[in-house]
Amino acid sequence: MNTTNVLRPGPARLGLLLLLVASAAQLCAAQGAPSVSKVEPPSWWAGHSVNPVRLLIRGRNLEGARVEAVASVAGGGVEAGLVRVNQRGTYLFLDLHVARDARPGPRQIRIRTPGGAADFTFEIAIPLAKPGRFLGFTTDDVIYFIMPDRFSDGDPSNNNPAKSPGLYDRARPRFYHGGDFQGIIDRLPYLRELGVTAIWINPVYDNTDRQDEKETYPEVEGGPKRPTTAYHGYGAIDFYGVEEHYGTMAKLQELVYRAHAAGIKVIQDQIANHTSPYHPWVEERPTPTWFYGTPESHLSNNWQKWTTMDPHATLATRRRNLEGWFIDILPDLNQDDEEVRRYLIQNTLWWLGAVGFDAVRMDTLPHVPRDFWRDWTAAIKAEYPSVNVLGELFDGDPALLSYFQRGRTGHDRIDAGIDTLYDFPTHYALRDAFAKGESVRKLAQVLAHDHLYPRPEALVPFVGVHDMLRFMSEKGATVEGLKLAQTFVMTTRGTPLLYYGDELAMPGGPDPDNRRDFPGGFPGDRRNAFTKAGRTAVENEVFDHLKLLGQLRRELPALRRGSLLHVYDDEQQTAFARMWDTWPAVITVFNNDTKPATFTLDVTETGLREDERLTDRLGVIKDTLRVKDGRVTVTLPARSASILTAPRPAIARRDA
Ligand SMILES: [Ca+2]
Ligand SMILES: [Ca+2]
Ligand SMILES: [Ca+2]
Repeated sequence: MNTTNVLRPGPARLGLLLLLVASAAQLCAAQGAPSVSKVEPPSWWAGHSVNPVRLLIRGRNLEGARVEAVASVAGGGVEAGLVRVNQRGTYLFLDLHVARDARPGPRQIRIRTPGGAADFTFEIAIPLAKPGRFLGFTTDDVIYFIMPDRFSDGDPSNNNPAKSPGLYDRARPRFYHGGDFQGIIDRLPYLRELGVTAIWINPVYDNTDRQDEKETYPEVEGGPKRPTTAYHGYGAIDFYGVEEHYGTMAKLQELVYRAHAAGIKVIQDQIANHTSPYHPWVEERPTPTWFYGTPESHLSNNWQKWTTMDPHATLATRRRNLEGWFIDILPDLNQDDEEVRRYLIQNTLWWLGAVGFDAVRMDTLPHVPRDFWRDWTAAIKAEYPSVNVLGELFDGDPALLSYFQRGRTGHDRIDAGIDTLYDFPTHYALRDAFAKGESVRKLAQVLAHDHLYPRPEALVPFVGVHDMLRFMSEKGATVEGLKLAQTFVMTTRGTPLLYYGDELAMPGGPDPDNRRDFPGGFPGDRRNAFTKAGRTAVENEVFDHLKLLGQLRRELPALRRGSLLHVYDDEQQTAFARMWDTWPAVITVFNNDTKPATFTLDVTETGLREDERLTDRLGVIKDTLRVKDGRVTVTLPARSASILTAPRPAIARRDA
């Protein structure tokens, strides 16, 4: 590494010109002309909490580079600072100080080396207005998770891009199927009808442009291993690019703009742990320590997530968890390298600022050093205080999940600052209870661990995501069981997350079968399940059930914000009340048994008054129930649930 140096003022010709003298130590007489092929980030903002911004510039023959001039038609306000060039002259790190009053517009930056000069353009962008953006999601929201490639193909012209031809084949489960941003835009009314208020979409980075011959799988059981594609979005080759199969940056910005106009927030999926094995960094590292290891020599990930907090783990075991390459293939970014750390933090802030996302979903939390998460989350909050982070820690142990939540300092003295996590513990319990028919008591037992979390109410319960078989393909699963599971996630504490297709009771085995195309989203589909007429009777039953649950969440703030009290607990029956402010308690009652059940809830601690009349908003119990001696007796058919509440809010009655 070649660190520098002296900043001295240059002649002011086109705006502010600066000369920066780099170390001459590595200047080479026979050096070829420099060139610049990539500037990351391509733009930044005046008045940003990160200043200077550090540019990572890819090129050739950059040895001995100095910034000769920063020129602008719009005026100055940009000064070059630190310059470092890597040993092979292929990457240059450059600090740009952006004055608070720097006017938006392009800046022409000239780099000079002994071999010549190269220019590139850097944009001082106009910041997006903060109102209506960067909102974060809350328990008032219902999140819907979309795999863009599998949801809706709104623009067939991008299915076989010139940049990455031959990756589109709807007959192959690990190839692109054509879904895109336009398809999501087209389906916003559908999402609104379902009651969705936030969407999480898989990473939009520019992904691998070729068939992946490193990560191969059989396409039929027992068949030969075949190449795959990064249709899922988790194989970035450019963290500042947009995947061309999904659309353009402008189309992504339009998607977020239109979603916001429809009252739907957008959560960006990000990855800080690894890249595509085809990322240019793998061949040419910006720093020698850019990755943990090299393609030839690296650790293999042991998936031992718990070693993060295991006082008995060896250092070697912990390192394999943090530094090991996933499936021995995905290059593992080294967040202990200061340049990598800065790059990743700026990258997150750039996407938020350039597109106006409301929140971030972050991949693979436990495989990245926790002090990185601390710094990364702090940087997000410094610029966007309301933007929150949904972290993926794929584990059913509340002790491990809670260890990462904001407000909890671990034995490593680090608060990772992650606002909320996927509620895998309730996920596993609800699959066991409502699909496999095991005891429903498991749910209450899992929730008994909520004391471990600084904010259990911020968790994100879900029935399924793209990494496990769908509910309907679990052994023993029924539509009744699916509806029970959906009733649970829509009425327990937290912000519920729905996986596209689960509203249709879509089946699906393990990845990639759990990522089937949404019927009606693709040219030539025989039916259109985005419409009532295009759905089967069963699909409409489940869709209508979820829609009703969404309506009840909107109507009853207790379901969104209330505290939670278990009011009944038995092997196959359970009930909990949600209580908030002056609203009457809302009680969700489950009978998970295969036969009807009559049981009595004790509601004395729910605030419901004697003789209060309760109705079942799911319509399973037809009669009005009454609170008698602090108790309510319910009779539920097999595999059914009720949502009981007083007919009108108490406050409304008082006012009336
Ligand atoms: Ca398309
Ligand atoms: Ca691509
Ligand atoms: Ca890692």
